[in-house]
Amino acid sequence: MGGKARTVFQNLALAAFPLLALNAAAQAGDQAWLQYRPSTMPPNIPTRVVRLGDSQVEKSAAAELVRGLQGLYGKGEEDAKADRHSIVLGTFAEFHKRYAGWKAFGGEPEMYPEVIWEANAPLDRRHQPMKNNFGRAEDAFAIAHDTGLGTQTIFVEAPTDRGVLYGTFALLRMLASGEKPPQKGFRDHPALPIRWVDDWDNPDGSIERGYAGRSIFFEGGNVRTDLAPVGEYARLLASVGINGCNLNNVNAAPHLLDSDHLKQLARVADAMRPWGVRLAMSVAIASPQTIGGLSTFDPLDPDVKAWWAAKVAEIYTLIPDFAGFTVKADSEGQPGPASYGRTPADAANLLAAALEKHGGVVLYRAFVYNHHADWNDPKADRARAAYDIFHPIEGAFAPNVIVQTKEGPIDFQAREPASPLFAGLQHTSQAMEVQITQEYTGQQRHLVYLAPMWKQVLDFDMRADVKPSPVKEILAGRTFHRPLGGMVGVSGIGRDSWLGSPLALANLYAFGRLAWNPDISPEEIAAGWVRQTISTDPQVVSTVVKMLIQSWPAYENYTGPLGMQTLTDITGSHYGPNIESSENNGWGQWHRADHQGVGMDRTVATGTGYAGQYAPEVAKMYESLATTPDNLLLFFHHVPYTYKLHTGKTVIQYIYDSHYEGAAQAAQFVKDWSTLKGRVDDRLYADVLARLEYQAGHAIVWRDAIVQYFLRLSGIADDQGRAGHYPGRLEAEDARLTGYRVIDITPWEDASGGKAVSCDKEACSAEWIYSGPAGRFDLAVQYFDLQGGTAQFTLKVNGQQIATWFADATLPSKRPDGDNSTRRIARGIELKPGDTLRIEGIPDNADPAALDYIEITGAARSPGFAEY
Ligand code: GCV
Repeated sequence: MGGKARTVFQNLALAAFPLLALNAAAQAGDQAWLQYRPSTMPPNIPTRVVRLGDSQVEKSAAAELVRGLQGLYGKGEEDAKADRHSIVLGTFAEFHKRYAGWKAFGGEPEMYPEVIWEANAPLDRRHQPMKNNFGRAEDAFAIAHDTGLGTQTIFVEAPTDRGVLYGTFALLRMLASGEKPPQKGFRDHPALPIRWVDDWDNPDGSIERGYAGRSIFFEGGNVRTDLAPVGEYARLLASVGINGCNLNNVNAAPHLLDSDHLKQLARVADAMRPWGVRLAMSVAIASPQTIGGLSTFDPLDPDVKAWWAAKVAEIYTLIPDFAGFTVKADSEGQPGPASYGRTPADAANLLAAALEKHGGVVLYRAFVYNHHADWNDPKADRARAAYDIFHPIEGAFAPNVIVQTKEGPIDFQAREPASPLFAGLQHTSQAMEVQITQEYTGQQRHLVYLAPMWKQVLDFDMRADVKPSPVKEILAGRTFHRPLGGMVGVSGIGRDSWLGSPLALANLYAFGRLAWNPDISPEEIAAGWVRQTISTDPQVVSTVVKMLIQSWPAYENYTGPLGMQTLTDITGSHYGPNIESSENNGWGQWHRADHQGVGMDRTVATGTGYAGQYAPEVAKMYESLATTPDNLLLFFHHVPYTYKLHTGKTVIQYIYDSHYEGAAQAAQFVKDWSTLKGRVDDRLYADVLARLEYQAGHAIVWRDAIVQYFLRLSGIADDQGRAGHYPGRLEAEDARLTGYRVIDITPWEDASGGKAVSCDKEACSAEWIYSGPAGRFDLAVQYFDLQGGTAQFTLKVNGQQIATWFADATLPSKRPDGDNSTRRIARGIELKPGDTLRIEGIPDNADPAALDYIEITGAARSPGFAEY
């Protein structure tokens, strides 16, 4: 806070800011959805818990159930002796042992076809778990009301203790959502065997693309002493069925493989094991050379093979249930097999061979591309890379290799088509990688519920072999009969209330639920999350679900519609608007906007040929302008701004309209949330409100940047007359300035009119004379909240202080631009013609109290302001 005393806001209507982490207490699952708030007990719910087994996982299940029952209904206890009127948890084998003549589901024969349960058969004829222990059957469960023991006895039964845990959480989920478990019982199993989170944590405690503080795993080069949050994280993961956690950055620090660090990692595995979450780690393929002292890391070299075999054996002595490795190679500067002319399959199989006998798997990332592509080459296309590299070696991967492919062909943009590789690997198990951490989708400062985006890709029919083949079926191994497969979510969990923002946690929850069952609708997932996390009050549920569901379309609208991708700062923060940063460089996130038109031609006929990587029916759809959906038009085609969409609207008008619509949607979120005052926890209310107000302001920054950029580039006016016209806006560069000097903002579109003012004196001011009509108005102050200092701003009308605040938010970028352009609104201010409006700025260290404009909204939307 720059050591300054804080001045109390004089205008209480000003939004509370910055975005504070509310939870000073120890980090726990209760701060997410495992809250078990007091609730009315449905009839016939027993509160005694009987645990039939003694494994750590079953102990966790029983303890969680007791905790849940106590929280929900004020009573719950473990009672080993009880039978009737209790909830009995156990594996099939344990049920058999305890109850003579016991039959799973009361002997009901019907089973899921994929799940080979022979629970009612003699023990020696029962299904043996897969060697790698990743399977759907292993994680299945059933919840039965046992009539033999009395109607108030509930059995949670499963082939393994992990299944018991998942069944327990499913039961609790129902109870905490205010639902009664169906009297006839129910059973469930995961669709996808691999349900992992990837944490991109670095040994120094930082997190790549993390927006929630520092690592829960590491600090100062080592695993942290306090691993309590790791246990709580595993609890959260288990509650939605996640069974693996890859704890370190895929840009892997090789020294994590040294003996000392492996011992430390064993502590992390110990912390997660009680929750059935297996530890995995990212490894650098060059490790045999960088830390092993070998002269090579050639995957076909016998010494390299021996090195990995020994290293893996060492890992398994410390972590017997180690899940496996994740590999990023030949990508963004990471070394890989290409250095030796070897393929990804050579590298993956090298590790797979070492892991196989221990039951481990390799998740080899298909995110392999050249980030020095030639922008001047119309055929160059980063989107092609994964398919071009992996499809030709299809079938060459060992059975315990899973190729991990990002959902789209570029990199977690606001919208992308499903990666064509999903249909391009028919003999290899596949996992889809998605981002829970909102790198390109607002970095948790913007509300963006990602389940609808993921669901759309999961449901997308790849039409492989001219047959129905939705991505979710491919991942489940059903389409191509693969034993493994799944979903991996890049999590970004940190020490700041898990994901920093309370509503962002819906994404972690939704990821787990979709990985378990990709058929659940995003709405249903959202509703369950709200009921468990915020309230079961129907008004709260419907309001928050509506906001969540509208949030991705809103974000897409004001950042990158029509498949242009997120038009953000590609070479830097990946946060605020910076349209040209994607162009003219080797990173390949191009949209090729020029004076005439916009979009990447990825057709086979005239473009990069990317569309041809899809199966014929899909390729045909994307090849043609007529059949490409509007929301991906500019991903596949370069068209003039005057090109008409299927709706009849021109591309340029859609760009204008969608940005205004998106910003209006973001403003509506504030209003929607405001209706919940008094219906949700007060602190949560204030925290979320501040975040949504910030988002609404930043959506305007996005809107104006993109709209004014395309207005200038295309020279085509907005038929609604909004683009480039900002009545009520008083530019700082037009004010009477004392101390402030006018600066150019880079990129120009990030400031209104491309200019702002910056203070390099002790204090500066900007003054305008108001000449609009008299009345009450909202005054929005648009300023730049830079890192490296805490500038102070004061708003005065006729010398009277209206508000004063510190620019102390943590936003990217050290110079004034769209990353840190921030809006603060003073509401209901009385103005009359001739009033003096004044902003005083006091810089602090590297923050020069830069100012873009003030905007007067309300009745004064007509022009007529006198400016100095
Ligand atoms: C871990 C994007 C991100 C990088 C990330 C990379 C990847 O490029 O910006 O931070 O690196 O994807 O997925 O490997």
